[in-house]
Amino acid sequence: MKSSTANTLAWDRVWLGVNLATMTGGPAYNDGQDPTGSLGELRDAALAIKDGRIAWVGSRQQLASVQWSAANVTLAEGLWITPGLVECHTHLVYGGDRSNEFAARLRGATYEEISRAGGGIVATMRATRTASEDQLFEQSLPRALALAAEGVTTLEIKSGYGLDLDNELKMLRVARRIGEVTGLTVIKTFLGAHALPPEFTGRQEDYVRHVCDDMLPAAATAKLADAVDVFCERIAFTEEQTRRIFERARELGLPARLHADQLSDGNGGEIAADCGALSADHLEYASERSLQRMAERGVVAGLLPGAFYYLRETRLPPIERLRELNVPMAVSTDCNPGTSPIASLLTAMNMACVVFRLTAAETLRGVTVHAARALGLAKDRGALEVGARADLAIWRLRHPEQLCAEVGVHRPVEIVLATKSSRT
Ligand code: DI6
Ligand code: FE
Repeated sequence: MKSSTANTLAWDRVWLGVNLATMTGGPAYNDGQDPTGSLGELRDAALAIKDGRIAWVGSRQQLASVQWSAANVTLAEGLWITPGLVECHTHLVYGGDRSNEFAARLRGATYEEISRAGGGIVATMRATRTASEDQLFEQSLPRALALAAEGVTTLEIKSGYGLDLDNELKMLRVARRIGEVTGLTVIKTFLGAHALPPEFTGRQEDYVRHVCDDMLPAAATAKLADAVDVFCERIAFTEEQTRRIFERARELGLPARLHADQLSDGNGGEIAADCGALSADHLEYASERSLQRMAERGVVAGLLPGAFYYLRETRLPPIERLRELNVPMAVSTDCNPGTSPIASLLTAMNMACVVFRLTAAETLRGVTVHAARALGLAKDRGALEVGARADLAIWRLRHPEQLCAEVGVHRPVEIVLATKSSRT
């Protein structure tokens, strides 16, 4: 440590000799030619943080010409720092479980058949409504903690199992509380238009009106929604209804994101683009026109290999076209009780590679810089750069691609949250 002078940079903490996956620079998307370079790797580097922000990033050699001091210095040779992982699509607040449906699907029932028979989302709605707010919190927290233990520092959580005003707000308050208790940044997405609640059977238009006129404004007024999502699908809500809900969201100043083209081509990518949505997620059945419109408008493609896997889907999302069109691809668990009961982003990353054939670099960018963009947060997270939030995951690895290649092996040796630091 150099002596303290007026020109000395005073940091809270610095890591020396560490390897960084900065996720900055390099070819952004189709990086098959150089699957390692696009992580923005910096070896034998240094990274400093101050007041919850990254204050300095560079090679150790460059640091030699800097006057600095730090309250805490870590010699970190052989360790890797990645941005704290960003999980951009979950439904992890819910009551009960649907293992019975898992069993029914193993016997041959389809997701749509189960939904139409009153199972699926509506089954979880019942369990979620029945749970008190405390019970819902206690049931949901372990899933958030499981993600956090893997290095997730920013987490999106959707409502959508309350399907009435009180219970949707209850879910969003639980999501907020999860953020408060864990120190994770929790982005709360209102998904009132997830399924039609039974009390509105035969009155879908009335429910959409209720969503637009009552639920959405209430969530916005209570500051319980950071964004609005819709399940646009033949078993859920139509294109026209989706557009109406997004128009209301726009009036309330809330960004849109969409469950698009998961089970059929519902023009989802195009709707997302027209409505200026941050992301369109799933996309297995997206049309060429949808992909082109997403590319034009910079909509992130949210890839959810867990749902593909559990549903034994056979139609892959159009990964090669997304690459060609330079559409940024995010990767997420879709953690939910039905189609993707997976509270492990590292597992979803492996699936993105094995099942969707993403490269490890694409996948790692998909859970950092592109996932941050899918949440509208690219400005200050998802990459290791000066000014970004000091949300970091520190790993003992030969190379970060191991995080995609090896399942069940890796946990961060330390997770740094801008708000607090915890050694694991
Ligand atoms: N698509 C999904 O994969 C989940 N929601 C959605 O709109 C499924 C949610 C569930 O089955 O509980
Ligand atoms: Fe989902």
